[in-house]
Amino acid sequence: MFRKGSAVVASIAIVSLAAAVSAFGGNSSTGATTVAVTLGKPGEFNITVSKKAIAKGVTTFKVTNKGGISHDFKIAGKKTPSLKTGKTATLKATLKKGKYQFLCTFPGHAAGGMKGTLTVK
Ligand SMILES: [Cu+2]
Repeated sequence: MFRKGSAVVASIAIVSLAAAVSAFGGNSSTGATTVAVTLGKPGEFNITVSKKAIAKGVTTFKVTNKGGISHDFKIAGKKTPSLKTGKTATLKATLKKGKYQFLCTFPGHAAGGMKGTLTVK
């Protein structure tokens, strides 16, 4: 004895790609900004950013660890994975106007100097 059930489940996945960036308002530039971030150079507990002030909007951080030990990079609640020497990671964040502190979250690293401020206008 067997039961035959015919349940057809149609699963439709709708992927919506928002390619168009809507107007942010105001007159300032809202284009995508890329900031190069270097960890561990010139000193092991240094973070160097290519730009200290940027326009608001979508920002891509290209993070490279040039130090001798592992580091990471955190800004605006977002964080890269732990990066070993020579490794690179990309972090994307949509930033509003304001000042953002960035840092390395390894214990003692920020206290040792791995921190700084990025200004978003
Ligand atoms: Cu670090």
